[in-house]
Amino acid sequence: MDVTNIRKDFPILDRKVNGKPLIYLDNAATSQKPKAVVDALVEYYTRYNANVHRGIHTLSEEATARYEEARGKIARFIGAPKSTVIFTRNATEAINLVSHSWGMKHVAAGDEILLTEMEHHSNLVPWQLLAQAKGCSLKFIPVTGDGQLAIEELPRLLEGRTKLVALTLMSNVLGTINPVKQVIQAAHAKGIPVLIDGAQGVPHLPVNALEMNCDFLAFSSHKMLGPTGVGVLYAKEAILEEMDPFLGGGDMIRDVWLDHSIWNDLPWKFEAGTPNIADVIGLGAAVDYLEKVGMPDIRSHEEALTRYALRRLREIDGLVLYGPMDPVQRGAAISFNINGLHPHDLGQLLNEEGIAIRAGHHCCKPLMRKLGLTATARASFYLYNTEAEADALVRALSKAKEVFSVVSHR
Ligand code: 7TS
Repeated sequence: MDVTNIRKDFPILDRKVNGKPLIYLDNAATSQKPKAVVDALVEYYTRYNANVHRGIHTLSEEATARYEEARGKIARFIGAPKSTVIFTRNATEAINLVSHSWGMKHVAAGDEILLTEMEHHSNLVPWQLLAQAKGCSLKFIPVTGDGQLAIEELPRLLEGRTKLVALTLMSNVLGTINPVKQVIQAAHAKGIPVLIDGAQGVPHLPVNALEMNCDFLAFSSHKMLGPTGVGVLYAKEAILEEMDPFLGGGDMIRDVWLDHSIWNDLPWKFEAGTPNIADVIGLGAAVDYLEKVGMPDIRSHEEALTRYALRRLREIDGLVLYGPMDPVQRGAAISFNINGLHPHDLGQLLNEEGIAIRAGHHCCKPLMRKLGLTATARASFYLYNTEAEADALVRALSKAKEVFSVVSHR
């Protein structure tokens, strides 16, 4: 993988922040976009902007063809049939679609939904809403001290009235890659469907939904080089067929009377109203880009970079790392704290050096409580990041430590 050339495709990486070259290490929040994605958006708005699925004029036909072509690209990217790829606003909406359309139909009072303690709020709060509406309860696979799932608890947790298992493929805080295939096999042995939150996994790992055999898979365009405003829900066709629509309106119907309607075919049954045409086409361009570089190569690059960054970060006295220490078991989102320093202060000092990281609870408040923390600093890497940038991070952290020890001694 030629990172020097890859970097040339991302115009934003040329900019300076506070007079220093930008070092963007906030990829778990959102990734940067290659020129090809921006060009796809400009081309849509300047060449063939029109609504889809309705006009008979040339522009509308072109827009429809490109929108549906993008669906095909995304379906191929995750190894799924085209009819099972539904566009939403983001991963959050994709999970809410399932908790609403599937959950309201299949979950009853006294049933249980099995989650994990490391879920992002997006894969927790929708289930809390379902629990309130239906009187079901939530249970959780615990997280161990080294940031892994306590998988030995799974057989016990799958007992009882478990109706669904929902878990993240990769933790946005700990970086942990969860053994989802093992979870899916164990759940399926009991006839329980599994939802995978792929918001962090799909951008960084080769993922094949059919091979993984998950029942639902949710992810977001903006974390995988695509535009904001688009999410994807994949689900098995038979499950989607018997689910009711999430939102009602144009495009999701085949026929409408005053008192009832007949739903459209898949996947349009779940896409009410004018979709986010430009950004879906942009996501198609992002997937082209990821495939051109190659997901296995992206994973190898990030694994090597994680190994290097973890080793360098460990050299800093007083720096505490969270999550698995073996890069094979984790992705490139690295959470840490420096004893005596607030992560927000760290984030600000790093920003002065042109380095963008995130500090906070990362929308995982229950996990923070479990770890006995209120916040962490998090550096998250992607295909365009380099060992030199990890070195710059380590230098800036050492400098931040000095600045603060000077301040605290005054
Ligand atoms: N699931 C996981 C595991 C995530 O990391 C995120 C976003 C989401 C779901 C929600 O994605 P959205 O596109 O619907 O918002 N995670 C982060 C983060 O770690 N920092 O900012 C957003």
